[in-house]
Amino acid sequence: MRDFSPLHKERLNYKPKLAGILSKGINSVKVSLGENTTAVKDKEEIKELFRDVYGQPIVSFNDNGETLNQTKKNVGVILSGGQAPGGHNVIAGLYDALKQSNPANKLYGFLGGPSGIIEGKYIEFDDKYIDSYRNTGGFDIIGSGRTKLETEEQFEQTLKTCKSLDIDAVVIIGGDDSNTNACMLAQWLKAKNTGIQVIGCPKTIDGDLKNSQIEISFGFDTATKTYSELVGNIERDANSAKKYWHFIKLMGRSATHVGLEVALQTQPNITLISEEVEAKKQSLKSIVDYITDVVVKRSNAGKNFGVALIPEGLIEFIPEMKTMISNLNDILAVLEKDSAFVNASNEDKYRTIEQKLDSANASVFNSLPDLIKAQLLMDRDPHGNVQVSKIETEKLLIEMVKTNLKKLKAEGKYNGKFSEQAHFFGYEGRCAAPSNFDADYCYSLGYNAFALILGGFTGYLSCIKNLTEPANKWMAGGVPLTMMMNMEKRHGKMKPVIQKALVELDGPVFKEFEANREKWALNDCYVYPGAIQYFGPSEVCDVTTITLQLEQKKAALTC
Ligand code: FBP
Repeated sequence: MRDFSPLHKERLNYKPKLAGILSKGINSVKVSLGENTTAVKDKEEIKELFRDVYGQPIVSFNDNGETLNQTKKNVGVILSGGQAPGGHNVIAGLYDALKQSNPANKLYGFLGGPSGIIEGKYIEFDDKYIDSYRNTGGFDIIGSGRTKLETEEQFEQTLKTCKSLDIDAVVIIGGDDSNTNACMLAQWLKAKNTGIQVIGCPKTIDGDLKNSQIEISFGFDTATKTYSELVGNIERDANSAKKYWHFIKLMGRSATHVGLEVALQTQPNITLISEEVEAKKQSLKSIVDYITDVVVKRSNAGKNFGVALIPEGLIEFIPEMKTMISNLNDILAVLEKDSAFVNASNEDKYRTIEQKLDSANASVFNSLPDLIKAQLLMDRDPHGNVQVSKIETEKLLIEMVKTNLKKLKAEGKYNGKFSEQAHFFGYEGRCAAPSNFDADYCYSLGYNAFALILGGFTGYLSCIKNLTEPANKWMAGGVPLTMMMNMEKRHGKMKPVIQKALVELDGPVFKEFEANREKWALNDCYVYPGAIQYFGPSEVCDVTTITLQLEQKKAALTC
């Protein structure tokens, strides 16, 4: 018997709110189809690669249209990629819809991510098991993994597992890379006329799986609220002790949605936005000069303390670094197959790399401290991404700011004290107990995924919209996965992938930040959001991110 905290016990009893039409029960859901769709970019290549699932129409569920056929359906579910708060509720929503439709339906959970379906490792869910995970954080209900489903052999194994369990549909809960897997699997299964459907669910704390149809990925709400609580606490500590500069790296991979949301919630002195760095072609030196300038100005005002937020993926957006990393990725794609290189010492590896890099890139690589060089050489993840969570950009910036300050001191231009603390917030937020918003949204996403299965759809992403309204006004439906795809270079080759949504510099969220950052830099405008509230008035407990509110306000004005 597991031990549960008092909050955990209370959360198990929370009844998540279902989106509009879904709240009437799975038997009341009716379906209508919109226009056919095209890929967001590289249409011809995507059409060719996904011939059987390309261009399908957008699906809406409402109370008029065609009735869903309540046929018997067994389903398998996979949690894929990094953890995000609410994953357990997606499974609970899927399970409840499936059992309401027909108690004989079965839901299987594949263990440890996509490898679970390949290796046939699974559990069958029942009421007792599901009930002990409702509204809880984490992915421990079945575990997760980052295996990339892409080879013929993996697809054959997947089909074998599905056939052995009489599975009609697979639900993949994941981010952009995992839903790319979902689309590849949907295409393969359809081309083989297996009749097995694949539905994705938009997960990631990074917030970069969003587009004209998907308003937010689940987990972003809870994770950013958790980081905001922590950053607010640090701001209060900084403002109390008045002796430290805190450099806080925030998870979020390439995009700075997490950093921007946390900045709007907590109003720190400095927030770097990777997308702006790239657009303005800011060099590493100019970024360090900007930070140094704020440190000096604050020090001149008697404030030798402050808080700076650093996006996890910053290093990949600094133009000279980006060019160097792209060159490095191509070189590593070859070298990682060379056992002499793999077994060489770090010093020998750096020498080999420097010889192989173009000369400008070699000097950028050479200018980095060994710690960062070693972190840049670490294995890419199975999808070919640099593991930015392992690159200590916050420490790199601290060292470079210190060097600047030393120089300024020697020149008599700075007379302050700089004492630093480095932090990295990422894993602290990924498994937090889902906020009411994420608990409701995730439950709806899972429930809705089963409606898509009953509708006979495949190659779709479960979609719930209108999310700044109360849940009874949320709209349910599905978006074809091919609509979000384009071609990108991974492991040195062009591959189809779901396009990541980066921060839009002309969008309302960045504009709000831009209008305030100067004021926040020099004054102490810190906001302390405190812990996530699960019980109490709806305007405190159910409200979602500032990002989504600003985006929807802008969308409403544009309409
Ligand atoms: P997903 O894209 O799979 O949702 O993962 C997001 C993330 O949390 C990133 O923010 C972070 O860079 C990465 O996972 C860390 O990966 P790992 O869990 O393998 O350390």
